[in-house]
Amino acid sequence: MKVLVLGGDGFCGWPTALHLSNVGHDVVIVDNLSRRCIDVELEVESLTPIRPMGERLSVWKELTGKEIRFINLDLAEEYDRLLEVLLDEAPDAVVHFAEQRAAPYSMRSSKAKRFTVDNNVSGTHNLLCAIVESGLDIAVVHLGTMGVYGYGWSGTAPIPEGYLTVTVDTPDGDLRREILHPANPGSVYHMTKTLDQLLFSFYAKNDQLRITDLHQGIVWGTQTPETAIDERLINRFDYDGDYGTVLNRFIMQAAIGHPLTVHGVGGQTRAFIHIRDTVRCIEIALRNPPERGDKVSVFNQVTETYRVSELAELISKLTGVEIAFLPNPRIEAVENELEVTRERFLGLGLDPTTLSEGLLDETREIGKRYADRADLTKIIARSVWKTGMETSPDLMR
Ligand code: NAD
Ligand code: USQ
Repeated sequence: MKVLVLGGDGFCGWPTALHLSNVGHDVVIVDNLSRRCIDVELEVESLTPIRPMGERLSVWKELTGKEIRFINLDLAEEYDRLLEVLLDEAPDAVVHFAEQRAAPYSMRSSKAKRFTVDNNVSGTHNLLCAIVESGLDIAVVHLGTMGVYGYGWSGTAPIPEGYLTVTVDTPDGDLRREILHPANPGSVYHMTKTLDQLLFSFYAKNDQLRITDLHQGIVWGTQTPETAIDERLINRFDYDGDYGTVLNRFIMQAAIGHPLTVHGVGGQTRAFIHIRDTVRCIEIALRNPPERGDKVSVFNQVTETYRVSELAELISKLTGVEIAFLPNPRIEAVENELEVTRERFLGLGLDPTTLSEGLLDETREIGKRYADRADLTKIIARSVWKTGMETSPDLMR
């Protein structure tokens, strides 16, 4: 297949582009490098020394003989160029990772809230609109989030894959309807993903676009077999208070001897997936698109659920690093249950990678190797959900 990977310079997009190229697809990366600009704005860098796109791609070609092309394009701002790219390349599918993905960044200021909405919603809408205008039959695989459902909205009832069957009480009797699971976002970022869902639903209905929406949990780990071939292909590793996600942050903190930064009592239960499984799931989704006229195909892209305190205890026990219970900068439930249905990927052959000491060690080794690149003043999360909320001082200098 010819596949455009939108957002192919990012944490999930780069290893996916390499994996798809490795298994024989013709891959073109589209990215405006805005994530690298946000690093400059936040005055922090990936813990791992990621290389410029040109170098990444020439190393990949040198080592494997496979070519990946790169187009620098802003999905949200350059509609006409996007349409041209679709017409010139005529891809079989696009994988859409190209959004501002950090919940804390999306809450840090009015400017960041507005950027997140404009970037994510316009980017997704431009893509759908351009596919319709191109007249081409291009399948879309989008990275959504478990956060569209909220966490534990239905208590211990498992969260279904996208749709819920409800009974509507009408004067003529009960009506059974399948509806999108109610949206219950917890940040401006997560809200943009719920808006994406409506855009997908409309374009699938009106224009018979073939769309798959993958509600992914928190991705952890950093390397995949392809990014590990050579240090110049290394994937990014975010550890800072805005972009670092909880499990990778804890592993990195343990590697440098920093107390584990649990928000509140750590009662939040979340869904997780290793980056190796992310790239496998995308490939499975590309091979199993919906038919024209089908509703949006939704998968829950998660392999396990853990409570934050449980992860902190596990890592503390393995490494001897202490746990710090900090004021929570977010507005979220103090604790929640989370049961997630994840049958679709399992049914299509995903053999899930589960959290193990070996994998934790592999990621901890990355943390140790690049420990001198860590800026200790960037670890504490300081983007608050409402002005005036308390945050912790730095725990290490
Ligand atoms: P990332 O920020 O590392 O990568 C996103 C990439 O998209 C960046 O390279 C960025 O430059 C690019 N981009 C953003 N806006 C763009 C635009 N307007 N035009 C062109 N390129 C643009 O994020 P990630 O962690 O790789 O996440 C990728 C996707 O997966 C996101 O949509 C995110 O919501 C979703 N997701 C991520 C996680 C996770 O834990 N990282 C979990 C669930 C879902
Ligand atoms: N948390 C801590 N300590 C930390 C960091 C986080 O206790 O040092 C807590 C947070 O308060 C939250 C939970 O851990 O309760 C998860 O936070 P996170 O930053 O790991 O994940 P989140 O903000 O939900 O976002 C990440 C990705 C996002 C993706 C989402 C999937 O950045 O792109 O959509 O995971 S999900 O969480 O399943 O919705």
